[in-house]
Amino acid sequence: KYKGIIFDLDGVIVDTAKFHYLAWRKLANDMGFDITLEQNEQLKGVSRIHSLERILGWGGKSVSEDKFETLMASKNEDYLARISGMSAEDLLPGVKKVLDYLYENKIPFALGSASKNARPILKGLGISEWFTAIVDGNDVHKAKPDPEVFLVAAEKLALKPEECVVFEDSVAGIEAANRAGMLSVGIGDKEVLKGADYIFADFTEIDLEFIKKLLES
Ligand code: B16
Ligand code: MG
Repeated sequence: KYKGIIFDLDGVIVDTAKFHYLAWRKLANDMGFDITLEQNEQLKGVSRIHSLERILGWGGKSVSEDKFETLMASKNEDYLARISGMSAEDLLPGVKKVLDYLYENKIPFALGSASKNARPILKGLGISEWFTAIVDGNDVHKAKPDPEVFLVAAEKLALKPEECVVFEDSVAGIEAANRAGMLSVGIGDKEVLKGADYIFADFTEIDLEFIKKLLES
């Protein structure tokens, strides 16, 4: 029986994924190369460090440790500037309805995000207090597709992994949820997220009956 839900943040609750892409793309362009939308799919759910390693690899660049740190810091500064001023209006369509339902029915839910910016983003959206637990890139050592972030979230919800459902928009995150032994629900493209147990284009496609059935089954 499923008893709790773990939400990814970027690309599931809020559309920050496009701002990550724009900020990484600017960094690449400044270094003389470009990254495609297809390559960006491989960055979703992936930690900041691993994202930069991959991007530099695609561009055939190698940099000193200091330069690597500087690049990460400036990407983050650029990203934060792009998402500043986020409010409840930036919740992705259909998400609020599901969170409201869970909260009213006292079904515990957690955040399981790779982002180190997750807490301020949730605060901006005005929904921090709704979460029973928040686990983000500051709390775990192994990045998705490692299941650590979701296993820690389950532990904080006091649930077994097999009692949890994960909503994810990234290939790495679906793999992490599957490896954690949880039910995986993909939010996004069917072709890209084919490893998920269920796939929806976005939350407007998910009706509350689907959620209720999961929690009853
Ligand atoms: P930050 P999620 C992930 O968040 C993003 O999908 C990924 O693109 C980003 O690189 C990663 O967080 C780290 O984010 O630079 O803010 O620490 O999808 O797991 O919520
Ligand atoms: Mg995501």
